[in-house]
Amino acid sequence: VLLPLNFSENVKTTLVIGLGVSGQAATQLLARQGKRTFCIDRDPTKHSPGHFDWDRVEQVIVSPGVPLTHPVVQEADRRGIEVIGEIELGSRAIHNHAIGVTGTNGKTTTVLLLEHIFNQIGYKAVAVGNIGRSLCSYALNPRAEEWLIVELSSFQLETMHNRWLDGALFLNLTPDHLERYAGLEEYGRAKCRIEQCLKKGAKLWISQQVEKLTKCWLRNPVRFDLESGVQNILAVTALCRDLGFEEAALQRAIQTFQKPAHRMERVEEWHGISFYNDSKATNIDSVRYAVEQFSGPLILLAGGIDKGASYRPWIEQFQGKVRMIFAFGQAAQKMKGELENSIFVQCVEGLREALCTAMRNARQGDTILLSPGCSSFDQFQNYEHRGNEFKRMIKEKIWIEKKSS
Ligand code: UMA
Repeated sequence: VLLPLNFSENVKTTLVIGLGVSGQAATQLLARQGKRTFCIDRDPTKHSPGHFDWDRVEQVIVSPGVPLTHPVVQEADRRGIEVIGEIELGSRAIHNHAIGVTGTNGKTTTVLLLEHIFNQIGYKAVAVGNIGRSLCSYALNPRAEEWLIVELSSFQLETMHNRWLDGALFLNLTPDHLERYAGLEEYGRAKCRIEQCLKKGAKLWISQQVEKLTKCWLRNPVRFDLESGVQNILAVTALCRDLGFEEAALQRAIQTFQKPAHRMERVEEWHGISFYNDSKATNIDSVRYAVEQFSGPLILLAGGIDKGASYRPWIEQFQGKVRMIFAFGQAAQKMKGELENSIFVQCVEGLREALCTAMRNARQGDTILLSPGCSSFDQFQNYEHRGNEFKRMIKEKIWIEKKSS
């Protein structure tokens, strides 16, 4: 059959903004669905060649790292064109059971713990979302019997509407991403959108801390920490009990869970000095949590890309524990400016210099802790890269010291 000459010109286009992990997966899924896409990226090597015609745009898929103030998103809004995120797109293409997990800290560990429990108990489960495996890439080859445990960032929740979650956890809420949000309220409200993504009758489990801060923004949440204990275990236990998991099997599964790397990971001990990698700590409150786990004395290595919140809460939280801070990367000067009246802070170029200076200053009984409190993208690909480099540098430094002694 011969198609009319102008056929292809009438084909609608989906704009994909940001061609990273999410954008690439979204583009693949759209191609599978027979859709034509045009990719917009500030990196010219990822941007599609040529131009697009607004009159043919039927939908915009925005990557989580792209703020909704992006001019293309604003123009789409003005024209009444639907703007959704990669998770929303993926969720419309699958029929799996799914559990959503959000919060400022502890999301990844909780998602992995849930994945482990489900698999141990006999359900098949897969961790997806902000954890690194995009939902659209899963949606290319879904298996109906698998439960999805979906880590959801506030960025992803901003563009989600579909009611597809069979349950959700909202662990905690402390200042983060203030480079994107006007304040804690705007950030918190983005996270609260998780409630609108629940299927009818499904529950949102929240902590007391979240309850206090989000009272009028949530409709019908349920508290998970009515007893005391470790927060993510309480959250996961409440959800699993509600799903009808047998208590003994649940407790057995929790006990066999292995904590993932880069979270309070013990790396080495050398001449009475301990080294810990907590590269996953990318905001100020996760550093507080890390410091709380030690009785001191600590030498803290912190820095990277500043995310807008003040470091001043550390002054009280670090008292009597943190002897000195070696601050690196873009955030170093701000950290020093805010803390130096109370804590010794020295700015250094990068992580290597921070480690070397810390080792020169360390005494027996000290712990050298990398808990950066910032994003890693100024000097590393991501937090895993930063943590792996840190571990490699420690081994290398100790090897050199051993050789020369
Ligand atoms: N880009 C633009 N304009 C912008 C911003 C970005 O063109 O204004 C382009 C970049 O040039 C790049 C692409 O967009 O080509 C990157 O897109 P992205 O920043 O949305 O990142 P992805 O690679 O798609 O990864 C995203 C999440 N990243 C962010 O939310 C920043 C990943 O979470 C997630 O694993 C992945 O989708 C799969 O779901 C990372 C993260 O840092 C781990 N998340 C934040 C956090 O945990 O604190 C929210």
